[in-house]
Amino acid sequence: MSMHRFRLLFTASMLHMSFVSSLGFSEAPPRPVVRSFDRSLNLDTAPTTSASASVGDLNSDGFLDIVLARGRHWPESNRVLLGDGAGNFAGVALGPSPDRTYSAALADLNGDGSLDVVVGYDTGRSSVFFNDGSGHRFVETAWNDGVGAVYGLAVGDFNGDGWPDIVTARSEGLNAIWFSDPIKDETLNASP
Ligand SMILES: [Ca+2]
Ligand SMILES: [Ca+2]
Ligand SMILES: [Ca+2]
Repeated sequence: MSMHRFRLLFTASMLHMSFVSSLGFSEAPPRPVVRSFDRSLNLDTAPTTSASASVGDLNSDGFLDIVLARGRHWPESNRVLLGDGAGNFAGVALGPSPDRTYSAALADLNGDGSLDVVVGYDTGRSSVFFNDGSGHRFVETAWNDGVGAVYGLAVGDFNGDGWPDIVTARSEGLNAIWFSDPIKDETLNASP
């Protein structure tokens, strides 16, 4: 091949790559449109009245953990399942007593680097469980006005102050954003 023809081919190839790149295409094989989800791993030994599942790394060991919100209209203990990355989970109760939980989300609400758990109840004020980083020891505080049932919730910083806020989807109560503020009872921030 002559040097002139080589330069032409090289230039054409570079133009093709540049054109494909400019269109946002990649040379990688196409990903499948659908996949199946028929295999399963049971997390319980008996059915429970559960309402939602949330996923995150609560103890910062690099393995995903699960929070199962349970109860709905009847008191039941929420469960934290700490995973070992091999399909095994160690379960601990979230909170000191059963409650009527409908919804839950995981987010770092106090900026200490550990995911906390916010839950929404069927009745009464709901709770935030601040995680000490272990994934199984929490400090509980109440949030919202206790009106209606918090059937759904999500976390995001809606006023841009750097502190995550909570948005609710409620029944028999107005949907609302609940903004993060310093807590009035500073004894809860005392070192253990
Ligand atoms: Ca973990
Ligand atoms: Ca935290
Ligand atoms: Ca905020």
